[in-house]
Amino acid sequence: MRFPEGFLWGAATAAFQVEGATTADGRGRSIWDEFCEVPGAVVGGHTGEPAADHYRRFDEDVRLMADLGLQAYRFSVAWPRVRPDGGLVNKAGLDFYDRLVDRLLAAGIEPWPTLYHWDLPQPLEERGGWAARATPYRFADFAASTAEALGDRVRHWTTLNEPWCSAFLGYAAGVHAPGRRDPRAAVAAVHHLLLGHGLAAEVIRAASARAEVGITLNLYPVIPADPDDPADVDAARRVDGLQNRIFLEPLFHGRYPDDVVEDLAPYGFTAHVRDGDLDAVAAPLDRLGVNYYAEHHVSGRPGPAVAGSPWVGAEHVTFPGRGLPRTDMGWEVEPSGLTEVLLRVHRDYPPIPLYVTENGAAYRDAVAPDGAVRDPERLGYLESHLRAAHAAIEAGADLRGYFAWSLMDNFEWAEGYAKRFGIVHVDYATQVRTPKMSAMWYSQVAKDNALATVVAP
Ligand code: IFM
Repeated sequence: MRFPEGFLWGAATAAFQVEGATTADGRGRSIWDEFCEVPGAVVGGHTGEPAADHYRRFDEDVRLMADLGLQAYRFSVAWPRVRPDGGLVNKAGLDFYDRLVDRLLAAGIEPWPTLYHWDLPQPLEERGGWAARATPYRFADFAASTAEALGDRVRHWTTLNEPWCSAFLGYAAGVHAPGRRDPRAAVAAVHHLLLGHGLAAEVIRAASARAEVGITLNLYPVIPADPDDPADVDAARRVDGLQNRIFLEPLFHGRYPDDVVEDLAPYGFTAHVRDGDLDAVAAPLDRLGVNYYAEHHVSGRPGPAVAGSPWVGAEHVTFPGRGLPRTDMGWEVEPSGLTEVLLRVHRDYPPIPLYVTENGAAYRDAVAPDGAVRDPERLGYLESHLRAAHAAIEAGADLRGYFAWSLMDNFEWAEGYAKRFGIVHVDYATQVRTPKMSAMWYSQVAKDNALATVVAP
């Protein structure tokens, strides 16, 4: 099963999840440093230390990527390193990314930075966070200084990673930083994140003529549990509106979907939208990043409203599941959903190059006495999803690359270090890296640009 000529093979991480060194070289505090200190917020009371100590071990990590034959590395730039309180630039923090980019290019690996992977400087949260209209402008300042510093060598920029999580998990459900349970703030955050994307795209392009700018969304097929039950069908419409269309429609068509606007009217959604905002949001993209993990099967049959639900205005919907095998995150494994989300974008929106910017699975890995980490479940997950990605290409989607999530085990947000997504195992006590069986397999796929035969463990 061959992939198109030039298909890009990479792996991804994010700053707070791997870097550690949370006080090094003038880094400021982020909302995640703060959230980790809230009792019970993160499993095991884990924090951003030591993570995978990538800040100090990036050299070794770049060598590892080169050994695996990866062609691109998607990482994120920590805003609190570059503008610690959201204002003045901290050159020492920016220098880390300068070194990282140089090492990557020297190793023949394309840098793919993401500007916002959830680590808002805490001082900006104290001034209202993403619920405040000033934050997108501060984000554009951060984007400008980063693009000015790296734009001579970096071509592939991503503004935001999964704004759904930032807005709804962070401001409505309160299970991600900043831990707020305020649906009105969540819908304000949706618009301000999108505005921040639009403003950042503009300044990146101004800083670097060679820049190619995209955004990454976590898209889900949303399927009513019973397609003949009007309550389930309406729940699916609402969840699809909040998860997918509230981002896709303004990005591609410069407007919010009418039904979503109606559903969110009680939360003051459109009060945040000013003249010209949606033109900035809808400025043409060079590509769309799609993160895919699972599908949503939803039911709207009357049930109790869930306190701390991310589904603003649809707090009573439930997710019954379909009895499929689950990963260690409890997410059902449904590879065909990846084909479906890629084809949906292909079918419903103007033509655009697509990249799977994250896909992968957490499983409980063990280091065997011989030192090897055999992870056949993750290997199977990756293989089935690559087949699904290939099916989307065959059906016409302009899919140009795939990034495994994640390059290495890391801080899995509210789950702390308890969940392992890496294709490379990290021993957090010694910081020893061990490529898992899935990494060897993925390396071969990248080299062949085709799916290789699965070798039994
Ligand atoms: O670890 C996260 C990542 O930061 C964003 N996408 C989903 C991954 C798995 O939960």
